[in-house]
Amino acid sequence: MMKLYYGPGACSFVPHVGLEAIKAATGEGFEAQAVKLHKGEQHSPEYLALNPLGLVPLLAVDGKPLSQIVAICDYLDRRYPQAGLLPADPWQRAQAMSTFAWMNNTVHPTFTHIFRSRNFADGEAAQAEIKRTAQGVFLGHLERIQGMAEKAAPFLLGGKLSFVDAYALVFLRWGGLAGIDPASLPGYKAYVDRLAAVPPVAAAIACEGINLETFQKK
Ligand SMILES: N[C@@H](CCC(=O)N[C@@H](CS)C(=O)NCC(=O)O)C(=O)O
Repeated sequence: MMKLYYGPGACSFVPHVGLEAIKAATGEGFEAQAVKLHKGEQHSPEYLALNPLGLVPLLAVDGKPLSQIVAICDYLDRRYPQAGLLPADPWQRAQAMSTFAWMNNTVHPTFTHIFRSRNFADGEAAQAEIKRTAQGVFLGHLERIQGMAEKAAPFLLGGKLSFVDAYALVFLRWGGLAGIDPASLPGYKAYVDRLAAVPPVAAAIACEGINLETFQKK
């Protein structure tokens, strides 16, 4: 039995989409357990017993915890290769992992500097500076993803939905929260709008109760 602990709209959306795709391809179900990050549920003793880092996602497999997006998704792909979430060919897989790793270790932490700038400096002025700098860096990352999205056929890795597509959707939503108007990235937005209608993606969106329109004009 697999149970995913996720925060609505958080990075845990990436394995969530994977689990929905596996369910569609194999019939293997999973339980989705929301963790209310804004209420600090990730710091509860029960949750910390599963993930001492106090972060989502966490995948419990027969009660045994596995953390870190890349590790969870690699496990899901190796266990359910028939879902085709990562390429089988070693070189193609390595290329996919290269993009996935960049998203996880570069794009994602850049957003963390915007959303949780207080984790990186004490004073308000320093936090504002970190946030401002990270917003520019994050926009650069989104522009790079837009370049990939404009070549998507129809997905970033070609014909099959992958974890990197789910990550790309998350980043555009987060961009809206960071004050980046998705209309300024039309190629990226068009790709995400298409992606949101793909059944496993639509199922994860519905389960998490999120919408794509996070940008608010000031
Ligand atoms: N490197 C981790 C990052 C996970 C992460 O940053 N999770 C965020 C949500 S996107 C979180 O749980 N934040 C809660 C907190 O910081 O208290 C992974 O790949 O799983």
